[in-house]
Amino acid sequence: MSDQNAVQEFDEQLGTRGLEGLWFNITEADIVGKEPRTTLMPHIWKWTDLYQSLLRAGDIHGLGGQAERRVLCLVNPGLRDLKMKRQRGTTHTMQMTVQLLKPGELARSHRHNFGAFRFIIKGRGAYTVVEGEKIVMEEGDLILTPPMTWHGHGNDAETLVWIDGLDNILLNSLQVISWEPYPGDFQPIKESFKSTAHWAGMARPVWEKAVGPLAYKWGETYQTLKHLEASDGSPFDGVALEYVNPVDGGHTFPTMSCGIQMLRPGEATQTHRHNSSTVYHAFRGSGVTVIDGKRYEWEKGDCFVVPLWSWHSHQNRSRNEEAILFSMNDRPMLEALKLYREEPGEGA
Ligand code: 1HN
Repeated sequence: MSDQNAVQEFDEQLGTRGLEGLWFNITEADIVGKEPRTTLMPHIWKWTDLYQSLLRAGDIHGLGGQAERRVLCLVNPGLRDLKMKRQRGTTHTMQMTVQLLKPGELARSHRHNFGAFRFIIKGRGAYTVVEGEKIVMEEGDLILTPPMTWHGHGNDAETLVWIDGLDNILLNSLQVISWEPYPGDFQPIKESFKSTAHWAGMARPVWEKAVGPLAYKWGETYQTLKHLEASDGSPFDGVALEYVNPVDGGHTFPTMSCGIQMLRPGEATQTHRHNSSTVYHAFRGSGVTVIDGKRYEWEKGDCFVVPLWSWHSHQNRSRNEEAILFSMNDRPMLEALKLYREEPGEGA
């Protein structure tokens, strides 16, 4: 028997014993390298495609018992070929989706151990019910559904479109994900429900263990951005804010964070990279984000993903109008594990 055959026979035997050899150079064996490796790809989803597809879904798919939600998942092209739908996230940890709710519709209640948020991008007058509290949804608002809180959505006004963000892809890969329907379809709104203002803002009642919803109203967010307009801002992100969780002063969620940033007219940021990934939504204005040397031009409504460890910088293309990007990232998860890393680019 030649050596080659002996090696092959040995490998097969190891396989039957649930073993595999590691006597090669481990980098050649495609296990590790000096730099982080990712299968994620940069990608942009254009608003016209998103909106047209959502309207079509609205024509074709009703709610009322037929569908849990009318949601389109933004699937990263680098994850598209994964076998299970629950792995095909926008990144390997997070899912961004767009959701449409028509007047008169109810999206039934459920709860899960993954965290979720809604960022309202079009329309007004719908509401979400979290733990019996009715939270009004208006453009630019960010509403958090903390893990294990019951939530359903209702609409008695205009067709509404919002963005959902979830850390379900991470919880799935940790194999701890759980989900359950509300017994009885739609959780009733409490008779004593509090005004949306109760759940917004930093000053909180000391006698409440606040694990209900959290709402960040657009008016306040925008006012803070404008207040900081003349400041230096971040060299990499312009006037960038994180939505701080007022309950503990920490990140928006333990695993993921939401941000809003203003690129002032003509502003161009410096290049950097980090091992967290970010999914953006262009809320106002237009610009270009350069990711690993390739230009991604965005306009209002577009969504795009910057994969971990890719060099990136942003630019507002307008000389007179501000551009505003909403985003989600998985930096809190990496920080919690003491794995977060970032590097400035050349010249930064
Ligand atoms: C979900 O529960 C909602 O509650 C939206 O509106 C999007 C995407 C994946 C898994 C669960 C919602 C979701 C989701």
